[in-house]
Amino acid sequence: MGNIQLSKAKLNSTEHASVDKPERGPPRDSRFKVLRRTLTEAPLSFLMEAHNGLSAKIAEEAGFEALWASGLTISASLGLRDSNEASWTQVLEVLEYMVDAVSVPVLVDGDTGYGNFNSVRRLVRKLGERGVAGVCIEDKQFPKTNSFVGEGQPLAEVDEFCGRIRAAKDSQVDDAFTVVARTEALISGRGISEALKRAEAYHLAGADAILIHSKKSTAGEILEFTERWENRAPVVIVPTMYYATPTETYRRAGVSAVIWANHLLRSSISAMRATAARIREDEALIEVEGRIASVKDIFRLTANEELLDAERRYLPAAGPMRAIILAATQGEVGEQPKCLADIRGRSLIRRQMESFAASGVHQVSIVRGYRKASVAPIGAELFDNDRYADTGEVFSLAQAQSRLTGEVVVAYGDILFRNYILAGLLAAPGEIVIGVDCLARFSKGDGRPRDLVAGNRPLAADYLDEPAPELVRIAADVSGDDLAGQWIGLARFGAQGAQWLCEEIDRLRAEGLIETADMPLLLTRLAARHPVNLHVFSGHWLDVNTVPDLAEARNFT
Ligand code: SPV
Ligand code: MG
Repeated sequence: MGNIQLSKAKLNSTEHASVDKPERGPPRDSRFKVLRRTLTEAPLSFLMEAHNGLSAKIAEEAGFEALWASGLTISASLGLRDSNEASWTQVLEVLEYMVDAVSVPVLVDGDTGYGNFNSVRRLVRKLGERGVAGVCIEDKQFPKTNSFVGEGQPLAEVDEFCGRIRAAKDSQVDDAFTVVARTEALISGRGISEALKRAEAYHLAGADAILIHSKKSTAGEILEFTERWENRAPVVIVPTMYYATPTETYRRAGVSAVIWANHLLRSSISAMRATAARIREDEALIEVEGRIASVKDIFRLTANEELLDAERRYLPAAGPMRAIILAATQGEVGEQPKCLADIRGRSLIRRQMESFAASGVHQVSIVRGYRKASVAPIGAELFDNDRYADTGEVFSLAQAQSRLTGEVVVAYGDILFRNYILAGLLAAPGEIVIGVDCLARFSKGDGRPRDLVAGNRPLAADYLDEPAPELVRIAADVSGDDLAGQWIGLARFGAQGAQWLCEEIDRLRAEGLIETADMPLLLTRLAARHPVNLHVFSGHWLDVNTVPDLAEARNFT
């Protein structure tokens, strides 16, 4: 694309604050660089209109690499005309919501720059400071009129407008900030030659790209412009009126970027009108529910889950955390239930309850089964799995399903662990977190099947600093890079996680699997639907299933 490739050299800018979540993944380019590339390099790219944080998010989720903060639609969404009725600082406020809501770059429609070179200077500085990656200014006079209103709109003098462009470039706070110069020569009926003359002057003044606008219903004058322009600088177009032109035509014409300038606002107007009319008519909601976005969808779009996570990290524990201990099986440690095995004067289950109490978990529910009458530690709420001999762990857990609300830890009844493991599990981020011993990667075990954990990426060697992988599955046959460690039989669920847990138990029940399912299966199925985080540590726990285990446990304490 001729000169367009040359403009890549301009991208050697200082790195601006990355938009990435800093803790994850390799560093990506700043929004400034991404927008510059989007607007100035092949292949043809597309900017979607957005007018607030929510529409910005929706456009980003649809896959658009950059957004057009339209003057028309931001004004209209505020109930105002596209005539600079909203002040530029009011527009700036809207832009801030948009930038905060997404990680793709925003090109703002800066109209005329809200005045002369001096207002442009301040505008561009403030845009950059708030993370808006570029501005488009048009060669009209303040206050502007929308391009599709009236005929023969007066244009700015070329020299004066070039001063606005130079002022913009001199004021950018990031080298990769993009200034698009828009000529309204065709809109005002001045013809192609005037458009070319202006585009050339704006290019020489330092504009990074030229936006050529047309209100014709076909792309004829745009294509004549691009042909005669010969890609002296990247070209951006807004095919609102010549919407029927195939996009391939723009590719062939060497256009750099297409702006779909107002289509999210227009579609929302149609949808809102239909819903308002229906509800008004019916005086009821039954006809619209199911056809409109769910309230849950609103929560997702506004990242409510992140807030729940943050609340858990920053607020004092709301409501008591509960532990559910699965202690229904007999094990091989003698005639008594294995949870009652004596470890230096205190039963295994009593030691577990002490560990929970040390981490502030005082509400303990125990699901008992084998010789249940003997399992009745003071201070615990008791549930029974009377079918312990022919059912699995999930069936036991399901007996205490009424307690799977709010924050809850599910624990196997036959494990001993150092208190810091539980404390770490309780503090780890995520709605579902499982305790994983990474030492299992280096040991072959003792031949007994183990609950081995496969992560979604290899566990980094310096796993203390790296975010841990997420769970893919728990099974006995995990090996190689997938193997993150061994699940020790401890899992924490946040309020949302506990709800997901209940939903999965219900699904197992509906599928007729509730009696046979074990915890690894349950967690693996959960991981297919929701993030299940690994809390990784090394050693300092053991499970007690056999007499030799018992001896080891006595040494452990
Ligand atoms: C806008 O979206 O505000 C534009 C494009 O400037 S247009 O409405 O076509 O002028
Ligand atoms: Mg506009």
